[in-house]
Amino acid sequence: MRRKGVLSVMRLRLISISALFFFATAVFAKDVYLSIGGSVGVFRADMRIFNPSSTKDIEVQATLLPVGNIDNSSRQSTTIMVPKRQMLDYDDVVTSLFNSSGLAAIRLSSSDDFVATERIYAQQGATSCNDNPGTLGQFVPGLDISAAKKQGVLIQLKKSDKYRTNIGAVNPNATAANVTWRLYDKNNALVGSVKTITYAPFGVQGPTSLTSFADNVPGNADFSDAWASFVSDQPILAYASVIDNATTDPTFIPMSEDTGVPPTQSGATTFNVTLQNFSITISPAPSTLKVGDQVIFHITVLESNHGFELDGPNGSAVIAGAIFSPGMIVDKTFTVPSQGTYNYFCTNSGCGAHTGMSGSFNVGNPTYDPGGPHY
Ligand SMILES: [Cu+2]
Repeated sequence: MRRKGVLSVMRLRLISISALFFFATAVFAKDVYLSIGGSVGVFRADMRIFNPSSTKDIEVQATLLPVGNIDNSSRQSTTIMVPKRQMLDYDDVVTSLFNSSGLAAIRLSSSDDFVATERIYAQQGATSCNDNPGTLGQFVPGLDISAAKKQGVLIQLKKSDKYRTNIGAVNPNATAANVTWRLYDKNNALVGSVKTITYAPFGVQGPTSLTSFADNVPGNADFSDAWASFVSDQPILAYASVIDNATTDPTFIPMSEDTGVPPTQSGATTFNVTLQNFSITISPAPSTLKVGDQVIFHITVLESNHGFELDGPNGSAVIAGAIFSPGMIVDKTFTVPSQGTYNYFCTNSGCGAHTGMSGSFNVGNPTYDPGGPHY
């Protein structure tokens, strides 16, 4: 009994010691992202990095992640040594630290604690009377990977004759992230069709116009006040940049977590669409659809790289053609625009396994009353 007790105490001590060690590394391990920066034209980014330790110089691995939503998994990192209680200055960081150019996010990781921030700005044009006319820019926070979210919202967005808004995102994962964006107008109404963007591993989407985050956006949509939300299968980082067209004054808007239920479309009907070799099946059959119905095509891709496009009666795409890889699940939303015959087909080459991957359905007898409830 007594021996057993001593052993248990020893075992407990061992566990405590390893737990302490685990926490010591886990608490201070940091993986920080600066979502956008660059060195192109008049655009620059200055980075600062601070080591809070009073006893230890630290090493930080810095990796440049170029925009373009490309797979950045195999980028080489550069090691920065940050002395204790010092802030290192990297003006024009993309050039001074990475000897590079273009737009990019920056990943910083260390087994120790550190703080990193960035200021991005446009250099104002120098003239013969003024060779130091200054800069106009915004602050970019260094966000730890723990700040990445599967549901996020960007508010206080504006796009009109007075303002424009760009949205950007970073996938801080070694796997692809499938992100479904929803865009809302001044009346808090969902605009156009929900859009799913697949972000490559460590892929970075540079600043992209607000209206690119939905499909089928009507030209008269009112974004003088707007917001956007996303739901993702992997935690991501996103931000918006709102620019005053008259003065070019920019405002950086970090994302907030969206703790609500992902917006569902009241009355939307979901159809399971399966793309597999030699066939496309839609279940249940979309034979009862009416003009004005809201529809979600829940697309599952099997066996091969298959594409999908749905064309309306006038021949224009209701779901734009795109090619997906096996295992992908993508939701495409649309509002049935008119009566007539809808054609769907695989957009990959029409031979081999893609033979026979097409079909059609009819929409007739509309019950949609334009004076009735708004969809
Ligand atoms: Cu196919």
